[in-house]
Amino acid sequence: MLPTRRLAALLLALLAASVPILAVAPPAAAVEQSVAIKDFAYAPANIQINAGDTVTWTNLEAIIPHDVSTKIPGEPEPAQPFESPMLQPSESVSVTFSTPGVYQYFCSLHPTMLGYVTVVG
Ligand SMILES: [Cu+2]
Repeated sequence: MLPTRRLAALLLALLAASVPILAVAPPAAAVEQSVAIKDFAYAPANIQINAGDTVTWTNLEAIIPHDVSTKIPGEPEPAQPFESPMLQPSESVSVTFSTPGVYQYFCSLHPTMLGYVTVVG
């Protein structure tokens, strides 16, 4: 005869095996990605994210301010335009992208600084 505890464990195992497992995949967790602004460049300059993810830009220069803006003269506005305040050294700005598309952005003070965020649905 089985000891009571072993019997209980066996019954629990049988019960667990007979219960259908309802595995529901959780939605993909939103991710935060970082882009450094350093040496007059965005690094990485190209990132790909999923809709719902957030990108945080941080100015890592010693003394140079920069911003992050999709309002590029002569370029069409993306689905979700944005324009950060001027970021002083060590300041950050975060944007959560809900709309898929390719977002080209630049620094309005240094228009040769370009970056791209590709948002996939
Ligand atoms: Cu700049």
